[in-house]
Amino acid sequence: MTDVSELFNTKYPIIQGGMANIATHQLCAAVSNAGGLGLLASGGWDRARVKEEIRKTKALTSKPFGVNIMLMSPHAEDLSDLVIEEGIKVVTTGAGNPGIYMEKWKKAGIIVVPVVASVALAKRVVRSGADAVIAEGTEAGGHIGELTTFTLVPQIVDAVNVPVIAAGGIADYRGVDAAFALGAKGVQVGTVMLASEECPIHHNYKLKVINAKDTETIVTGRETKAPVRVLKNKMARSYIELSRQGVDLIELERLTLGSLSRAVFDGDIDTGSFMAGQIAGLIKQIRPVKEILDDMFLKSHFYKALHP
Ligand code: TUI
Repeated sequence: MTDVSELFNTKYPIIQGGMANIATHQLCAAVSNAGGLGLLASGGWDRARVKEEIRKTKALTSKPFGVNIMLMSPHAEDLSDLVIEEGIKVVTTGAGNPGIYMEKWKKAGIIVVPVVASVALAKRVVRSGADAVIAEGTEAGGHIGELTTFTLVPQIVDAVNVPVIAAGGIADYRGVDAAFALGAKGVQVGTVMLASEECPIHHNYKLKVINAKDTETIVTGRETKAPVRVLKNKMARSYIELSRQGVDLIELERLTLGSLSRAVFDGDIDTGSFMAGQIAGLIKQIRPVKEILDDMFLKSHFYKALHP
C-alpha cells in the first residue's frame, strides 16, 4: 500500500477530523469533493440528527466520506447501527475503546479507524479488527491524550501491522512530510479546517484561530479526567483558576455546559469554548478547503514520491 488514499479511495491520504458541532455536511462534503476523506462528526447528536446530516452530505457529494462516533456520547450505541443502515464506508471513533461495536461493523464491511492516544489501545483495537488507527498526539484540539505526535506515531507504527494515520499538530506540507517520515501512511487534520471558507462556524471562531499565537492554547479538565485543549479566553482562564482553587467538579461542569455551542454558533468570545490544536499559531488565513489540501500535498515530498 502506498498510503491510505488506497484504503479510502480518495485522491489524498487525509481525513478531516471529527469535530463535534463543526464537522457537519458542509465541511464534510467540501473535504470529500476536494480529494480528502470528509468526516461527519456525530458529537452528542441523536440518531435522527445524524441521519439528516448523512442525507445532506450524500446530496452534496458522490465521493466517499466517513462518520465519527464520539464514544462518550449517550447515543453511541444507536449511531453504531445507523452507520450500518446508511451504508457508511468509513467509521472513526474517539474518546474511548470501540471494541464492543467492531464485530458488527466489520461484518457490514465498514472500514473502522479508531482514534487512539496510546500503544496499548492501538494494539487492542487492531486485535479486534481495526483496519487502520489514527494516532492523535496531545498537540491536537479538543479531548486529548498525554503523548506528543512525534513520540506516539513511531511507537504505534512499530506496534501494529495496519496503516497509522498521524493527527495533532499538522497543518501544512511540512507536517505531512514529518508524519510520513515517522512512518505514518496518512494524516488527519482538524484545526486547519476551522480556518476554511466552507467550515460552518461563527466568523469569530475563525478569527480566533488565525489570530492565535504559538502559546495560545491551554488544557482544561485535567482534573475531571477529560482534558480538552482550547484557545485561551475568559472562559478557559476562569475554569483553570476555579480548578486550582479546588472548586468541585459539578461546579466546573456547569461552567462548561454548552460552551462549545456558544463558540461555534454564537461566536461568544468570552464564554465560548474554542477547541483548537497547538498548530493554530501557524494558520494565518481563511482559505477554501481545496486550496488547503492541494497546498498540503502538492508540496509534500513524500506525496510526490508516492504519486509520481
Ligand atoms: O475525541 C477526540 N476529541 C474530542 S471528543 C470531544 S467532545 C468532549 N468534550 C469534552 C470532554 C470530552 C469529550 C472533543 N474533542 N479525539 C480523539 C481522541 N480519543 N483523543 C484522545 C482519545 C482517547 C483517549 C483515551 C481515546 C481512547 C482513550 O482511552 C480509552 C480507553 O478505554 O483506553
